[in-house]
Amino acid sequence: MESNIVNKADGKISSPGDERFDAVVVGAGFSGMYMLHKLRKLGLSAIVIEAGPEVGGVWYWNRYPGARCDVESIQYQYGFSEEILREWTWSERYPSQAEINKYQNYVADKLELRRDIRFNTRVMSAYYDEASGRWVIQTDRGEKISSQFCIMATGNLSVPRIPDFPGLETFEGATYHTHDWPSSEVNFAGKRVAVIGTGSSGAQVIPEIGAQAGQLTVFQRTANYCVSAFNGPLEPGYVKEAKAHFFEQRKKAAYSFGGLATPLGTESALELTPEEARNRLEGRWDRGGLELLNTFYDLLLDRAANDVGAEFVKTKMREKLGDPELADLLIPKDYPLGAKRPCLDAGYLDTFKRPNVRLIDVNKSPIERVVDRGVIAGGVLHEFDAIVFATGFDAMTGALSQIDIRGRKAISLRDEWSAGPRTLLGLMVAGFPNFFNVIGPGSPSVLTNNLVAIEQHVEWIADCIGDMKADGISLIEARRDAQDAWVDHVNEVASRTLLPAANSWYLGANVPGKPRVFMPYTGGLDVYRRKCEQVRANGYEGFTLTKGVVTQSAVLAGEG
Ligand code: NA7
Repeated sequence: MESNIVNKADGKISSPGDERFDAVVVGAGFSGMYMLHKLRKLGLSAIVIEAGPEVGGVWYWNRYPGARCDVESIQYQYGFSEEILREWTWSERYPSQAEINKYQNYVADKLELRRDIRFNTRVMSAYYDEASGRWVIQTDRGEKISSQFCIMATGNLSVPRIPDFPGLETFEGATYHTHDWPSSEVNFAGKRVAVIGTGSSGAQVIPEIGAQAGQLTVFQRTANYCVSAFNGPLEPGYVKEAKAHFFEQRKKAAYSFGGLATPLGTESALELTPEEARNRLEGRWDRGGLELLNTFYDLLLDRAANDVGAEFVKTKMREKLGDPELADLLIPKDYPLGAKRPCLDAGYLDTFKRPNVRLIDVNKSPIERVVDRGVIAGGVLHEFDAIVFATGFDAMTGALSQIDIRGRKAISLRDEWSAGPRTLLGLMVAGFPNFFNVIGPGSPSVLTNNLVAIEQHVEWIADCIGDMKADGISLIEARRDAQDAWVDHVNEVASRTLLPAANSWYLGANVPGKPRVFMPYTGGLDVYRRKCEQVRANGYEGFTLTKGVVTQSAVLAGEG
């Protein structure tokens, strides 16, 4: 929907907002919830606009059977409140979607967030009005809200993608996307079910459906590295210890490469004997989880070092699968370990040993079209009662590109980012004053424990707004030269890693026509955090600050 207010090229808005706030936050997931809390602490009037009916963001929508976080619950929680830490106790090592969403609801109750969240409301446009120096935000309910700050907390994995298979609309059975799962139970008993996609969501939903369906057919485009999970209930003694040491561990995580308390290894895979390297990997494997990727500091820097880790995981997968034909299909062949996010194997590989489950490699048998009774792949009709799309997201930029966002001179963010996202520190975009983005492209975001990255961003934004208030500054804006330098740096650092070597959603490769740019910052959360601290300490170096009441003529005259 296009907005009915006009942001003209002279930057004047034809119809100012009906309601006024200091800040509008878009999205009530982990980012938006904490942002609201921090804005209130600053004494600002703030409102959160949320499309869903409840808090949670991705953890509200991603409620398919088996949905679970691949970061340990002890680390995947807020770290800003002793009270919340004390009162909440996780039940499993890796938290399920249901438990995470319960936690989010508990936090929303505790901090009384809901009274400032407008649910079931979607932001359609956000226009910057140069005359007033304010944003005008319009929703699908016809609200027009004026605010000094506009903060996007819209998440990186919030716009699900269903590939454009010809004939999809003719399918007579049920269709589901893992990200948009019905809240009532879906019964697959006795049904013929297709799952398309074998990323993290596919790897979690496949065991659940395989155990229930009459027949499950999995369509795989890229095989996934699978590492051990060792999920299980948390012992009370362990929880007590973890809580007692939480803040010291969190500090380590905050200044670590990936936002995790276990640091990145300091050894090169290539300096060790094969036996030593294997022992190190075995140690991490036995603990379970994605920290296996942290075994050697050069695992994502050097292909030969990566091969050591990749061969280790492949051997583990081969042993588990037994059957060489299955192993040939399910073991990745052509991309480095970690260049796509590996899945934690909790019954995924074993599912393919079930007699009611079969695997189709779409590289050999491409999906040609969907018909009323099923899917035609490699010239063969496969009949289904239901198709589950575990086909991922228009990641990182999808949510922002759905909103008509216009900055100075009515420039559209979609146009600014047509060749890939451009930001200063992932936090702001030149030409879009007082417009912040939480854990978006250009920041470490999805390459880290997101909760730690979210807290770092929310706290930086809150500190920035607090500093502005204290110094009588009304506008902050990224300088274009500083933004260009940051984008060059992000690209340069990414090119020194193996991360761009796979067709991943980090690169936009899963969306036909999307520019191929490695979107997250690969330099590490520790380096990035220090850079953000330094920028603040140096009076927001790289940003332009404008003092006093903003008027169009003052801005155009470069005052401030
Ligand atoms: P992902 O990781 O993007 O996985 C999507 C899967 O769907 C992946 O296997 C894709 O293959 C597959 N896919 C996408 N389009 C097609 C088509 N057209 N045909 C066949 N297969 C297709 O999304 P998830 O929801 O699993 O996980 C997202 C993140 O959530 C994950 O990284 C964790 O951080 C948590 P491809 O690999 O593109 O060849």
